[in-house]
Amino acid sequence: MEIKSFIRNKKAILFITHHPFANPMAIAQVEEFKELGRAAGLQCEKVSYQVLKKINPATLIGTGKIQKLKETIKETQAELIVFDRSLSGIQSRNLEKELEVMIIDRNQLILDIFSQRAHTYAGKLQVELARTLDELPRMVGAWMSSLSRQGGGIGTKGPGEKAIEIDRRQVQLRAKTIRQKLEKIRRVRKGHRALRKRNNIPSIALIGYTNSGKSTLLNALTHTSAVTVKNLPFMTLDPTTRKVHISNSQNVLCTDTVGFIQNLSPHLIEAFKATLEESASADILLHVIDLSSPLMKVQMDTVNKLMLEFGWNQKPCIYVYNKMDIAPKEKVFQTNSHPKVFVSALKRTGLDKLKKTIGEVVSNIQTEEVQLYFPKNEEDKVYSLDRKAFIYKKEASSLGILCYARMGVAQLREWKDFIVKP
Ligand SMILES: Nc1nc2c(ncn2[C@@H]2O[C@H](COP(=O)(O)OP(=O)(O)OP(=O)(O)O)[C@@H](O)[C@H]2O)c(=O)[nH]1
Ligand SMILES: [Mg+2]
Repeated sequence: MEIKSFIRNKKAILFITHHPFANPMAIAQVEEFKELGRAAGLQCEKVSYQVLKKINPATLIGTGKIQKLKETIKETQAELIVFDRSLSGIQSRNLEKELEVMIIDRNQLILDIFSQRAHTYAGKLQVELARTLDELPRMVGAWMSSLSRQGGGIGTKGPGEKAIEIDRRQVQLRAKTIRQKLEKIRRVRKGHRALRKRNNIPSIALIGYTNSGKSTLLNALTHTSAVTVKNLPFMTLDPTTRKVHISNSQNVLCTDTVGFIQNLSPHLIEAFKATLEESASADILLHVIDLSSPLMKVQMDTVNKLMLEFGWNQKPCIYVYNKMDIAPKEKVFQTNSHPKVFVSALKRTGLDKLKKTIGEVVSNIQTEEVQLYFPKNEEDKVYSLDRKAFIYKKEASSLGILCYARMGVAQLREWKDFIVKP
């Protein structure tokens, strides 16, 4: 299956709908958009700015700006304009007609990057589904605009409408077929994960904003260069899982996968369910954060919001503040998530502390059910046990107390003198 990029190597104008006011956040937002253009392989000829005071429903921007854009297109020979926000089907069609170049929005730009990065069968299917889902509402838009041009309205069927309806049905059918294929893949992957669980190796997923250094960290933890690293957003798409030794007695399976970005379209999220499930099934999450980015807070909030949306917020999570080597020192004081570790995946520093923290969290989740007996003279220890383990039943006798508890590896070691054979 071949997935084509529609925009690679095209001469493009990036259209930004706000001004890069002299504040580091706004500048960084613009930079992020330019980086997306770079990741898609665009030849960026010009960046055009306009603060949108009023939104024109038909074309998003006003007629004055359209005229100016016509001149810029002539000047730069641009073949494409990319808008930094969503465009409706009607808006992009009208703009295409007026400006006579290809018009895409931020979602389509991201989709195109994904199409260039998808190498596995599952990855390609997911991109295909995301594209198809993105196409559907645009077709409705096209239909509506064709109706209004023909002066038709509700109840009057103009010529061309039937054809669009057929197109639409075909697209819906395509989405259905891809979904069925993806469902098969998800079932197989589920089976693999169940097998791993039976082997009792804890699993960890690297999650985080795109370009935060997830793949670099996986390479550092495995002493390999298993995953390609580049200073570009969405370098990684398909998941890679590797075994990581965190101590002499403990291995974990670590999965690196696609990163997140602000305003990810729901279609993309829906299409990438199979990939996201790899992280969803992990026992522990490692939220990798770029400590050096001026957008660190926005990036963390974006990831935290998605975690909440996916229901991952209940999972044990370690916050890994990366790029320590280039982050301003005072940034360390702006971190308040726990448990947290500071690393440089590139320089491979802080990794021992990270492995130790992973080990601690693993021992907390590897719980076992045990019975502990406390003779009368040591009954006060039950209070301290209560704070460290989950006691789900107590039975008192005249000589002591029997506790039924669930505890992690570290606690099992600590309380071994009181554990009784069932
Ligand atoms: N200075 C510095 N750069 C780093 C560090 N970790 C990663 N990088 C750089 O950050 C860029 C992105 O790294 P990746 O590991 O590809 O990031 P990622 O999170 O996997 O990104 P995507 O797969 O694109 O979402 C690369 O240029 C890395 O060399 C670090 O600790 N310090
Ligand atoms: Mg990566």
